Amino acid sequence: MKVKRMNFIVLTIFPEMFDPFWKHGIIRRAIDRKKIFASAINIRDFAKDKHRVTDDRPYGGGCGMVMKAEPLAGAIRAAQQKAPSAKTVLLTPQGRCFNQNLAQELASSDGVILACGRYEGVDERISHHLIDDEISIGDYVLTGGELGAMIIIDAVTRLVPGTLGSEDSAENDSFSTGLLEHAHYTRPRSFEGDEVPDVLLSGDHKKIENWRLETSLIRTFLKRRDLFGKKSLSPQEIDILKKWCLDIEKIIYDQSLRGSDTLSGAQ
Ligand code: 4HQ
Repeated sequence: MKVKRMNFIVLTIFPEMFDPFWKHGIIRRAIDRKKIFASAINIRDFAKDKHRVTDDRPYGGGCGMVMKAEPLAGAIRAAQQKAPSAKTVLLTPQGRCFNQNLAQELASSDGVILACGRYEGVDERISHHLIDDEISIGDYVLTGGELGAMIIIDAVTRLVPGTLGSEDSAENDSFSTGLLEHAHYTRPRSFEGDEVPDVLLSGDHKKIENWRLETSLIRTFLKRRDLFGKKSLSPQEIDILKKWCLDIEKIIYDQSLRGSDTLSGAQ
């Protein structure tokens, strides 16, 4: 059976920005292995006037320019004809915030058409008639949607089956386990006096797995406590946190005993 390729079509006035993006790493490999199909269409090719203008002054006045509706509409319709089952997305700060769940959702679709605006923004009527979904990559302002489109393509591609080698599977990713990843070490054993933890050299795989889960949990607690609110803990994870809890309680208890017969911790 022929497996369907994930189709990404980017609509932009700067298609050359994507040339280096297609050419490196896992994106390149996914294209070579026909796991994804990727192309960038120049919106300017759909401008009908002599100077191929894609922007114009805003109705109502004000500074900056607005991306004209007709050329972008022409580009969107052309892309939709090439990929009839793909979802058409506009990159905008007003969209749904991009995260791993949304990446998963897009990875299980047939394809994505990513419309990238420039200037102050895109004529509102594009969203009214031609866009299925608006996505934001975060609460900051970009000069154009292109980098956002690359981020989405990057995060979605690595979720397409067969794009990652077995060594770098997506199963242990931070946002699929709900925890931050454990620390990683490779050779040399000593780097500038900083040693690789002994447990990783022990060859005891059960112990190593447990240490990794433990460091994941503690890192998440220290750096991203908010993630616990979105995750249900396994019995093993709860046991590890309880052990830490008991260890901390013991320190406090021992201190309180010392405090009653010595002067404020002085030896
Ligand atoms: N844009 N997430 C494109 C963004 C943005 C974001 C501002 C979209 C400028 C022209 N896109 N316009 N954040 O900042 O996706």
